[in-house]
Amino acid sequence: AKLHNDLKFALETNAFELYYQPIVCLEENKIVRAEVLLRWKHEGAFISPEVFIPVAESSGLIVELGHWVRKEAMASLLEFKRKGIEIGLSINVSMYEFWSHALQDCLVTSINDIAVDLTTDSFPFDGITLEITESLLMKQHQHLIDALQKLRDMGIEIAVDDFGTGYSSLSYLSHFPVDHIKIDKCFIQESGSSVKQQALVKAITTLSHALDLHVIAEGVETEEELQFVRSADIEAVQGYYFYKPMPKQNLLTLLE
Ligand code: G
Ligand code: G
Ligand code: NA
Repeated sequence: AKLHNDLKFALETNAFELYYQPIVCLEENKIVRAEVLLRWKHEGAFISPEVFIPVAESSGLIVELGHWVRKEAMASLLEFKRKGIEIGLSINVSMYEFWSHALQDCLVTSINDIAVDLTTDSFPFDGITLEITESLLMKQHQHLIDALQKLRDMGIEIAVDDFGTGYSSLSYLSHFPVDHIKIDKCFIQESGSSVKQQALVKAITTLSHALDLHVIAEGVETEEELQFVRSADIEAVQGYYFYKPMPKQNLLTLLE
């Protein structure tokens, strides 16, 4: 309860900050996107979103928090574009925001409202990727599929995060309007010691490509892991080997 009140207060006082972790396209050796990661400095120390996002979800505050994240991230996207910097942003969406039909429309509305507030020109929606977790796809509701399709019709891309940790299969994926899958870092980290894990990652990648999905490897930290990822034909990498999450100013310096 205390954490919930602190979260509410943090929203009101703008105590959150966004960090950005570059995603590198291996073929072009270029930063193509950055994942937007929420940071909260609470009583002098950063608290992990893994701790406070579940609190925000169970209290319903996630809708407001999600809107705040999208507002900040979309403002940054516009700023980058106006500076002539070509980069997309990958924004996490809690599955709680997809749960009811009303909330799904609310997500489309949230994004549209922010765009209208930010600019009178057309907003570059094609610079946005929304990351949803695999577990969301467990419920194959038609209205979830419709909501994802609505977002894609706007030009927004959809990525399935933490792929491989849940129960969905690639055959499920063929029913969903998605563009990217992000292979969870546990697979990459175990690839060094397990030939079976390597085979699994390669199979996931091959099947994803057959379904026209782009593949991103998460959590690449070492040269060996990078070499493996290349050998598996994965096209993009997010990991400490290249970059850690950083404040916006650092990303700007990096890109300019
Ligand atoms: O960056 P870090 O390792 O602390 O992130 C931990 C988890 O929190 C990740 O799984 C990430 O997807 C999630 N997360 C980070 N930022 C956001 C956000 O803005 N919204 C939601 N829903 N989850 C986030
Ligand atoms: O679940 P999601 O994909 O959103 O997770 C993003 C989280 O993963 C971020 O909190 C980020 O800090 C973390 N992360 C990104 N790259 C690496 C990495 O190379 N190693 C480890 N251990 N964590 C990473
Ligand atoms: Na994510």
